[in-house]
Amino acid sequence: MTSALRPHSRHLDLGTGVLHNTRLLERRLSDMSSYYADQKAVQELLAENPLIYQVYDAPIPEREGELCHCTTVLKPGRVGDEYFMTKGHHHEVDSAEIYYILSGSGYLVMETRDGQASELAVGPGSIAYIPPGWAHRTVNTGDSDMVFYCVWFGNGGHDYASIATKGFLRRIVAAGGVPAVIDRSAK
Ligand code: M6P
Ligand code: ZN
Repeated sequence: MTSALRPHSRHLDLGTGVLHNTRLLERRLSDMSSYYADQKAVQELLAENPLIYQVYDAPIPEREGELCHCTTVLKPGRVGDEYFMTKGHHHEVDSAEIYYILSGSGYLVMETRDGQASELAVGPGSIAYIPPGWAHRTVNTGDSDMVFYCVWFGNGGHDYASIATKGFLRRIVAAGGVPAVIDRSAK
């Protein structure tokens, strides 16, 4: 099967994470207010409605054989004691993904539908492998932008529904000023 695309390249600005000639998607607190545990803190912060992350998504056809890719710029900050994070998702078709962390530090929070969980500390130079069947979310526990480049299968798709309703099994929060991994139900 020949792609409709011609061979091409695009420029990644290593300093800012901007991937040129892509679609920019922005997520503010109002786009994901139910994802954070501390709803009182959400209500207080909604007045300023901070930018949580930006995705520079290369316009690749979402079909088998292609490789979708993007950069994400995840801002530093917290909602209550919970660090800024991406929504997180499963892939519609169980398939792997590679994350390459360019700058900043934090966690890749992952879990399977049958209850296995993993919290991977990552920083500049980390290349993380997300196996098929593991939902994934990124959490910025540092005080600067966390920038990472991702590659996934064109037919993988994004399934947000289960995470949107139940959340992940574990959350990453600041405890005494340092990141801690706690159970979803913990206060
Ligand atoms: C990574 C990739 C993208 C994803 C983005 C934001 O860059 O996994 O596919 O869109 O993070 O995460 P989410 O889609 O969960 O909001
Ligand atoms: Zn993914």
